[in-house]
Amino acid sequence: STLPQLDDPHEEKSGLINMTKIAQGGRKLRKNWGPAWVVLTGNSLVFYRERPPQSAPSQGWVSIGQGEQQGFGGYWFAPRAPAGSRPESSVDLRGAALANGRHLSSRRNVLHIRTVPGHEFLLQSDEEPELRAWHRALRAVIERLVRR
Ligand code: I3S
Repeated sequence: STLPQLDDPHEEKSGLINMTKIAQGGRKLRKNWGPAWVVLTGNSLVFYRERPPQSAPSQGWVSIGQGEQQGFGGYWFAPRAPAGSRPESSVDLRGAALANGRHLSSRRNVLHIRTVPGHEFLLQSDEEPELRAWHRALRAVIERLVRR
């Protein structure tokens, strides 16, 4: 799915960071490092090719349909986003694992994320505090999801 899980869509952190996918559904992929605009929400990590224009939360929310099939009698809402800012991909962070990625790359400050369905990503920044901030924020979200 290209849409994040929508029951907890509030933004925890976002920013431009170097990223490569290294596995999809357990299958290894060839690295393709590049900058991505990454948004961490309450339960998903969402990747954009670039920063979506005017993505400020003040733009509000838009209904994207009813949730009855999922046993939820309400409506799903997604952040209102202008055309052309669809995410490239997103992953559910429930049960995801985080590790230092130093054994997977020659780059410095690399974080390795592996999701339950076996999608794996590396995040990298030349700025160590920036990578640490991502690590902390991701760890907090993943721990909170375990307790829910
Ligand atoms: O883990 P690898 O395969 O050594 O990763 C490097 C390669 O993907 C390389 O591209 P090709 O070998 O496909 O041409 C990339 O240019 C490197 O950046 C990859 O390694 P780093 O250490 O940068 O993650």
